[in-house]
Amino acid sequence: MYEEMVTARYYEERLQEEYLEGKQPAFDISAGPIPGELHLAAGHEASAAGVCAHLRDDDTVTAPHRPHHVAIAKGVDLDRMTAEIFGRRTGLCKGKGGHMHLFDPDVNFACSGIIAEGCPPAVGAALAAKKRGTDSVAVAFLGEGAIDQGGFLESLNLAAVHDLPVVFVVEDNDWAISMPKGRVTDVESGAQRAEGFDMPGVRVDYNDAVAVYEAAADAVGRARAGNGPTLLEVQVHRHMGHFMGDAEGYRPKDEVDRLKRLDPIDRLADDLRAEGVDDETLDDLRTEAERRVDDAIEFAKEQPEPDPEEAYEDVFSNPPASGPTAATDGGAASDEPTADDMGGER
Ligand SMILES: Cc1ncc(C[n+]2csc(CCOP(=O)(O)OP(=O)(O)O)c2C)c(N)n1
Ligand SMILES: [Mg+2]
Repeated sequence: MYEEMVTARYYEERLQEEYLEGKQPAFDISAGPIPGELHLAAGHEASAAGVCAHLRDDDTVTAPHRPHHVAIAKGVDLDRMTAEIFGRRTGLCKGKGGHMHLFDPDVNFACSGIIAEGCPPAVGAALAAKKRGTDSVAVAFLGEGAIDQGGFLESLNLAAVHDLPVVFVVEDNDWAISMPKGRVTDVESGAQRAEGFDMPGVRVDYNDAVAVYEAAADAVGRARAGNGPTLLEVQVHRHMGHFMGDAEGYRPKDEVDRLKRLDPIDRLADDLRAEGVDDETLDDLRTEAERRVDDAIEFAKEQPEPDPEEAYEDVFSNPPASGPTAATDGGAASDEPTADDMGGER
């Protein structure tokens, strides 16, 4: 868990440097080696490491727009993930997804920039596991800003009524962009949402990786044993702005300094030292993590960009043909809407 957490932290420090290249002074969001938005998760690492420590490759994880720490903890290939973030052809989605739309079928990981979007697919994966008779589980990570979304609430209901092996993990950093939690919801903790669906709801306070690990052992174990879903809320801290370039005029100036004193990585290092792990071992883990990250960034920067002609490839699983009954890629006649039916829009 410590290794994953320091990997995620250093990974984002390096991304931050690369991201700013060429964007200043006017903050041109399309310039530089990483075009588009970038949401960093420094301060969130304990939640992903503590939960994913219980998962296997055949378990499914979905994450929201702030996904790197979750992807790393789930074991997503670091080289191909980085190439994706840099928009390169050898990236996980051939450079078309970017940092918010990473998809790795090898370890069943996906994320999306649409808030609460990961909940229904996680429920679907859990339903598939149940129907196939496997003991795979699914975990949907989301922010506390998503706990009033229909997609989340409907997913809780479906998971509960079908007793599905799914765990919902709410990362509560108290902010949804510039909106503090207390102004948009009346519940103290997102875990209280579980009561309305008759499933266990648990909150882990203190941004503590070991506490998350223990709570997740129960939740994942319950799902794997066929005993249904759990809603887990984890307190995390957002050390950064909502996205890179956020001036953060809305948050108290001293908040980040206060939160950094509660850093989950420092806390876990202290726990490990208390268990007898020496500083040299921790330093070695950190050095190895930094080497992996530096290699992945080096790899990504050397990769080719996609050709513009590839823009429409892999967009539809069954690309619209020229007539209503024309043969498609699959060779079968199709009644699917064509480009003409859709007003020529693709
Ligand atoms: C359905 C939907 N509505 C609005 C947005 C715009 N949006 C992007 S991030 C965000 C706030 C997310 O806050 P939270 O879920 O707490 O996650 P955090 O950024 O704090 O990790 C919003 C409203 C969106 N992406 N999708
Ligand atoms: Mg939030």
